[in-house]
Amino acid sequence: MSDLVVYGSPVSPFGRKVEATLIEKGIDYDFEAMSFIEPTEEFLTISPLRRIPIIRDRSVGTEGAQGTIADSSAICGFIEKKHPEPALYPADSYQYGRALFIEEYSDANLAPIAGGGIFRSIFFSLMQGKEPDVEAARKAWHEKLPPMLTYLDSQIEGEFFFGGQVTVADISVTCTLMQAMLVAEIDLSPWPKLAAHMEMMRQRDSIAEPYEKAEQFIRNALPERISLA
Ligand SMILES: N[C@@H](CCC(=O)N[C@@H](CS)C(=O)NCC(=O)O)C(=O)O
Repeated sequence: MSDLVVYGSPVSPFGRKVEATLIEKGIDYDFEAMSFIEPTEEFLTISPLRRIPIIRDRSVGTEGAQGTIADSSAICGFIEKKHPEPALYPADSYQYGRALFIEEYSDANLAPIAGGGIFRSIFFSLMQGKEPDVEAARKAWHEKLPPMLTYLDSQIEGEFFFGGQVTVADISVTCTLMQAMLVAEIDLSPWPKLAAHMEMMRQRDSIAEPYEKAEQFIRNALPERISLA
């Protein structure tokens, strides 16, 4: 049994961000499915914001809220302190602050559109036995995402957001954009640096392995990605 257990779902981009962080660092972890849709007593105890993912450090506590942390950004910061190598945050103080900002930009700005606007409009409708809300997804893709993608494209320095090092910023943006790619055809070619970044990141085991689990789940309900053209 590992010290660390992640509670959540591979379908959550925030859960995959936490898994990617652990995989990049080569840390063993356990995974336990937990849903916010049918909340258990345990979920209500360990997730004050009623969200997934949550992590538990069993060396701190094995029951109740003791040993648990909710929120992917808090979790990734905790993992970095517990297992500093390889570092997933820039050493330079300014770059460190910038990496936190890109992470927050992705979690708070991009996720509601790529996840809420595209993924949920299509997949949650299907799960409720309704037709996918393709119009809402199209609006998100054509009207809301482009300025965000233009901003992110402008922030990439070379291979990664910050020089030669994969950081939490690369992981967050990739996991979030890939949420839209689970259900829709997403063409990033108007943003060439972001497109190249995505291609490079999705080859990494840390991104590919959790995404593969999400993909298996989604393809059962939605065999083909939807065109938003
Ligand atoms: N800021 C949180 C966001 C987590 C989040 O929104 N998770 C979604 C699943 S992807 C959730 O649990 N949503 C609960 C709901 O919609 O009620 C984090 O970074 O962990």
